[in-house]
Parts: sequence; C-alpha cells; structure tokens
Amino acid sequence: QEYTLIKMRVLEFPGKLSELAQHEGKVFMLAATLRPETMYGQTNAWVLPDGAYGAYQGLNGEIYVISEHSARNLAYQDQSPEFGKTAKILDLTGHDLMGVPLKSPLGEKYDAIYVLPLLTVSLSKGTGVVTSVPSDSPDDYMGLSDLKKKAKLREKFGIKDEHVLPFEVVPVLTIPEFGDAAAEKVCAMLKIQSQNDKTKLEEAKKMTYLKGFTEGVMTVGKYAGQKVQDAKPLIKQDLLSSGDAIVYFEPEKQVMSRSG
Ligand code: ZZB
Repeated sequence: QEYTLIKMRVLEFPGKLSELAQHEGKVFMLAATLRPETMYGQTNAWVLPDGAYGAYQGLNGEIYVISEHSARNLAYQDQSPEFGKTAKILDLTGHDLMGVPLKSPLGEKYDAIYVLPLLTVSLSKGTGVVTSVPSDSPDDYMGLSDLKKKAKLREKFGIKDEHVLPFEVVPVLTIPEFGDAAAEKVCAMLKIQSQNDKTKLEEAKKMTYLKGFTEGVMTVGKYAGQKVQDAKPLIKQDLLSSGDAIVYFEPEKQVMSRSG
C-alpha cells in the first residue's frame, strides 16, 4: 500500500514536547493519507490517546512524530539519517500530543488545527497519525461530531473547547449524489450515531470513497473545476515537489505481523 505522508508542522511545544522546542520549525507530525486532494478540508489531526509514538530524526535536521513501526519502515525508505536505522529522540504517548497546534499544507482555512483523540486510530496502519477531513471522511466527521457534542469526552482527554468548537466542515469537492460535504450526508443517510458505529462507518466510507473518486469535482484550490481523478495526482505531486509530503510504502505482511 502506498500512502502520502503529509508534514504537519508543530507550532507549540507544551509539556513533554518542550524537549523538542529547540528544533522549532523542523518538527512535523506525519499523517498518512490516500486522499491528498482533500487536504484543503483539514480541521484537526487524530492520534490514539493510549498509543505509543516517538519523535524520530528524519532528513535535513527534521524531526518526525510517528509510530515506531512507521519509523522503521521510513528508515528503509531513505528517510532517516542512516539507512535501516531509526534514531529516536523522545518517547511520546497520544496523551502527550493532545491539543498540540499544527499547521498543515493546503489547510488554508484555519491558522492552526489541533491534535484530538480518536479511539479507532490503528497504530499498525500508516503512521498512527491521521489528518482529519470531516467533509469527505465519515470517520473524521463522526469523530469531530462526538467531540463537539460531548463535553465529557473533551474533559476526559483534557481537550479545550476552542480546539474543537470553532472548527466547521470545509467543503473541498462536490459529488452529484451527495453534494458538497459527502461524509456528513452519508452519515445522516445511514443514521450513524458515533465514531464507534464501525459496521455502518465502513459502509459509509466505501460509498464516499468510490463516488468521490469517480464522480467528484474539486470546488476549491488550484484545481477547482477539475475532476478528482485528474486533480488527485497533480495535488499529490505539488505536495511532494514543495517538500510538504513524503511517499510512504507499507508492506502489508510486515504490518500484519507487527500488529499481532
Ligand atoms: C484523509 C482522508 C480524507 C482520508 C478523506 C479518507 C477520506 P485505508 O483505505 O483503510 O488504508 N487513516 C490513515 N492512517 C490511519 C490509521 N492509522 N488509523 C485510522 N485511519 C487511518 O484508509 C486510508 C485512510 O484512512 C487515510 O486517508 C486516512 O484518512 C485514514 F476524505 O486521509 B484519509 C472515505 C474516506 N475519505
């Protein structure tokens, strides 16, 4: 499986992250995505609260906050100082990352977006860091709705209201059948109640993925008016060329054995 890793720049270094503050400007959380064309619609990032993460030395003095298995894979993809070796600087958990402000490429609507908790994040897929696009991803839409609706959930993870409540769905593409915010529409159609409604979310994801790719038309950004199918590789290439993204290959068998 090939993913695009989006480099989300860490803007502040609270708590345990203070050990990285001296590297300000060069510290990134890397989010694995299959939908680079939706990056205009980012409203937050997700991590697994109890998940184990680390800060690893990357290339050009950059530091990447990611899961250990993805650090190992990246080391074999020429993204670490020494081939095949990870260089961990700091151990972190998802809790250490809660509420951290980020600036993510193409996410122009908001000056900063925040790291929030999502309990369905898998540590054995991608980097364990996920960028959230509630306009087009049903998982993200429900994750954000849950946090907006439930003050207790925000409290439980120490999330401030201002890191959640001001963030609205940002439409990026339109699909004939579903309109401008497909995920919201499909979650309503299937009457999905929360981020834990796994079977229905899987169904919703399939519906939006397929229609988004085959019938979607971009409504924002440099490729507004073009089909998603055509815009997707161009946006991906733009992100890679500007140094805002990295190609990441995940060998499937290896992932399975590591996740047990
Ligand atoms: C932005 C985005 C926008 C995504 C969208 C999807 C959609 P797949 O097919 O299962 O590989 N993702 C990445 N890593 C993880 C993780 N560790 N745990 C949970 N979710 C993760 O799914 C790849 C997608 O799952 C990625 O693409 C990422 O979210 C998320 F509009 O990035 B995506 C209909 C889906 N729409």
